[in-house]
Amino acid sequence: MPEREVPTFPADGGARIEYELQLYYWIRLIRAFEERVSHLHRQNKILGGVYSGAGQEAIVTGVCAPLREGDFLAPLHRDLGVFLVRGVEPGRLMAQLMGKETGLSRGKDNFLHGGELSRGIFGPTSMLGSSLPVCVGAALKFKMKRDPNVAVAFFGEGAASRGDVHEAMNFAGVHKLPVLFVCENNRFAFSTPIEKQMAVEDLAVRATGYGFSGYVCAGNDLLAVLNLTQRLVNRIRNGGGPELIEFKTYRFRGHSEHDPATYRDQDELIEWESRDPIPLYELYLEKRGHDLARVREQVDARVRNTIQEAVDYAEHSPFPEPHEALEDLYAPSAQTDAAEERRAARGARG
Ligand SMILES: Cc1ncc(C[n+]2csc(CCOP(=O)(O)OP(=O)(O)O)c2C)c(N)n1
Repeated sequence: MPEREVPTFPADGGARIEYELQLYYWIRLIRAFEERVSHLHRQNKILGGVYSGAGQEAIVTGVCAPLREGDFLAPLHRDLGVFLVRGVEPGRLMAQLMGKETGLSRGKDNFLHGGELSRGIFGPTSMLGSSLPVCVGAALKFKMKRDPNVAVAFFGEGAASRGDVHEAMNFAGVHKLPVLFVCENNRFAFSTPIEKQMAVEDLAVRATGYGFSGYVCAGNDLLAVLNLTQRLVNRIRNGGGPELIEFKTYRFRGHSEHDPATYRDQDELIEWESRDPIPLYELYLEKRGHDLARVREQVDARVRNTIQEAVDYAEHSPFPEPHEALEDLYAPSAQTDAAEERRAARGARG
């Protein structure tokens, strides 16, 4: 029985206004959170590299907003916003970035490999693209168990040149799996420009070769991202099989904090900065009748407080104790639990 089509925005006036403002909060929170992380990185308080997604916030916001509990996401290094939109506590996320005991991996890793399975977020590995087959595996499980869930795999156009990405899409196409492939094409893979990465104009055309559809979308336009994602996620949930969206975008900062990105053309950067997703969405809010000055003031204060609380929480959290390095290495299994119970029972009998 196909599910009802879910509209992009709630129909009721009050609920719609709330949703529009929630989207604004997320997009602003992601930008400000990452800016604060850059500052903290310069103060040597962040563990490992920092890969800013500034300029690309509309993609993570607009892709995650229509998803539900139970959906599965595989973000990559530039997708910190996925954690915030999926409701991971900002303090725990900040603690992860600082390698603290209260972080997602309890201080065992930096942001790059942190996941949060309770929110359906699979932690990336360093090998670009290797999380796509895992994400497709999650989609296979949804299909086998008839769960009405969707798996979402994020990747850059650079990662798309890896074999894993081809294998994941091919398998998903053959088995018509409930997966949305999200390519964030920001025109550079570190210093490699798009012309040296692919011989086609649009990566989206590759979907045809896997037996599903590929779409090109303006990645800095939150409404465009949201509308297309909502439409495709509905279709995927209703058993329509995989879809691919290629979002055209640009990263405003270097590949990471240590990269001044001097290989980029300044005119190109300025052009893309003038398509900043935040003012673009503010314009929409204004056209919808929101009092932008008031909304901005309120959201500024909320974002500032959330981030300060997150930093305070993380800074006051301890680093893990050395013996904790050997904990949580394997998932607890029923077999281990049973073995432990037997050992305990033997011990009790003497
Ligand atoms: C298989 C592999 N090759 C190279 C790297 C080094 N590396 C890390 S991020 C990156 C750029 C990736 O570009 P893209 O996939 O387009 O994502 P973006 O960084 O632009 O968001 C590279 C080359 C890696 N981690 N894994």
